Amino acid sequence: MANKGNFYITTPIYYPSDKLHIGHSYCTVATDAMARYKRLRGYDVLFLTGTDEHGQKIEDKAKDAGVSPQEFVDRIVEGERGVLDLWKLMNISNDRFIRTTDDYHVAAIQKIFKAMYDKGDIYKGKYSGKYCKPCESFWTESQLVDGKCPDCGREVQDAEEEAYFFKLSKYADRILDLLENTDFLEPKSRVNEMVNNFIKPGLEDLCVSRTSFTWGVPVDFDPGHVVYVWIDALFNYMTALGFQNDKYNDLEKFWPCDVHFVGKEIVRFHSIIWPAMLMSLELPLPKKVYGHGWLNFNGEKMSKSRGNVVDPYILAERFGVDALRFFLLRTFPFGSDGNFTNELLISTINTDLANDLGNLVSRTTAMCQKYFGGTLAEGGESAELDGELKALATEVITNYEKQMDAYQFHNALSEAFRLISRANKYIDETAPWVLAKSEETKPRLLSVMKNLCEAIRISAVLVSPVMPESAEKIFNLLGVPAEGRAWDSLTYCACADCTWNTQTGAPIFPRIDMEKELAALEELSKPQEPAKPAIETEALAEETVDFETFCKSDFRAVKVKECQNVKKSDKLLQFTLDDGTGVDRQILSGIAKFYKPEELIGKTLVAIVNLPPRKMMGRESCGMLISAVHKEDGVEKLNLLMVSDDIPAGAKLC
Ligand code: ME8
Repeated sequence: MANKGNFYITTPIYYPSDKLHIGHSYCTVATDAMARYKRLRGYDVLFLTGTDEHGQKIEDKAKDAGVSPQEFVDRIVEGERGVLDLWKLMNISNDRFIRTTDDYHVAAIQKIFKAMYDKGDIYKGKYSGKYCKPCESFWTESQLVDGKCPDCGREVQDAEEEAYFFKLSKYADRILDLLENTDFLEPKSRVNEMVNNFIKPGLEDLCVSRTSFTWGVPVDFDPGHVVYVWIDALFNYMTALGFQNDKYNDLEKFWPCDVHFVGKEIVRFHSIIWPAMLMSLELPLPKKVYGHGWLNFNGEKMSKSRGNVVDPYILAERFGVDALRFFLLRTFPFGSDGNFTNELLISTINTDLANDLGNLVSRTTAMCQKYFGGTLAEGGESAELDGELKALATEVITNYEKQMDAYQFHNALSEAFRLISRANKYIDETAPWVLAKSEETKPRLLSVMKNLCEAIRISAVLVSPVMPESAEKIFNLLGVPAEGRAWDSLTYCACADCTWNTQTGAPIFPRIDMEKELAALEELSKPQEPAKPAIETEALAEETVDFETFCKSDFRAVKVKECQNVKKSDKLLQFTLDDGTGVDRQILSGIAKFYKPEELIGKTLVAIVNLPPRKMMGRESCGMLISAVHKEDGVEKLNLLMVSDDIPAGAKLC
């Protein structure tokens, strides 16, 4: 197939602050379907996705989790059921994955920031305003809605800091022209939102550095400042091609980007701030930004903070990845919001996939088997009705292409399903079971089966960008060779020369029992009781010790003056203790696995002090510290016995 040219498409890069939910999958699935469609059409596609890993939100979350920000994001991106796992599960065919913590990106952002500074488009000033922490956005008083963040509706805080600013105001006229007089931003309704809410009230310069936290790209010429996370994030689209770095070399081939798919709440960043920065650097602008709607749940945006997230793993495991992908793109117009419900998901699968497409494939392959042993040889007898099916297929292909090129997935799929429904009706109209009764009507039966196979083949090519695995199953059942799966094969033909070798198989989309499934999903969505850890303590001693002997043990409160690791030992800590005698006591204890030396200094512990001294790693230990030991889920735990610091060193315990 002739190369149609290059096509560069991106998703937003995701914040790995929480696990992703089905709302996040929406945009990535749409981008994937578009990338697959363009590849099918013969384009050389670059599909980029990734993660946006800097900013205060991540720094705070990492702190709460007691890990470094890098460890925190690594876990969510690369860990089990993390971002990478989710895209694998959803069969996402991205060609590249960028993490904004990648070294090449960080270095490139520093150069980009410096270039805008050198140009005079970034300058130093003082910022005082309102800050929305979850959105990492600064707002002026006039931009707030009811005193709250205009993006997410949450409380904002007063904030003031020395900061760098980008001269956004300088580009206001050019941005207005771009939005109003070109097709840069779609759908058109988003243009009005941008112009009326942000540009007409006056574009103010944008605060583009922070000093209140450190988890970001450092401004290399002014330590203490980190680059505003949105500058860092937006330029991912270019650094991932090799802009200001040597890691990649695809700028010439793929920039300007053909389309950025983004959620509606981040259209402002992509259609105002992003082109303004590119104008500042005199770089070509992306050809299009498409702002899609939200997947809502009970009328509200699905989000982790609202506690209404739907787990894509559960849905994909229960219904299959293709069914889920299909549901997302078939049900909701891409530019509008959609309300996700389990009922809607199940009824879409049952109606479109099990009843219409699945049934058409099962019935057709079963009849090919029954009447022709799976081999449709040359020959046949066509009728007028076949022409009607062919005409519809031809119309559907043209409409499908138009709709896909306009990013209208739901309409494109609805075109494919017009053909599928028509083919199902064709079965009822031709009644193959009647034709099979007589040898005389066998040639007609042969043509009917060929028409059905052809209609299914064409439908499978059309749904393949959205349901790649199912399309492949269908092609295999029909014995379609590679060239029959390609876009160029989309010319309907069921003539006497055509032959088919079909097979039968298990239903591709089994019907789902709505009631049972809803009950099962309800059960799964109940908060699970966290499993209680299995605690093991040592059995009580059977042997007794007489009272007099016990009383000889001398337990004392001791204060830790110094504590350090013992060289070449990963077990021992060496304590210098005040035992109230005025002479320091040294005790070695095998607890390095459980405590860091610095956390014990100053603590009041309990030691038995009249044990004979013994040598450990060549050092003398005079006594033993008392601790409580047990196992949790098979893991050894140890807690030193600590008493109130009011208890003086040397106090006897009895
Ligand atoms: O915005 N329905 O990251 P993010 C539809 N890091 N789309 C949804 C959704 C829902 N319920 N919830 C989230 C960011 N999304 C930035 C992007 S790009 C240079 C930086 C979409 O993880 C959301 O609209 O918060 C956005 O497009 C994407 O998921 C990533 O959101």
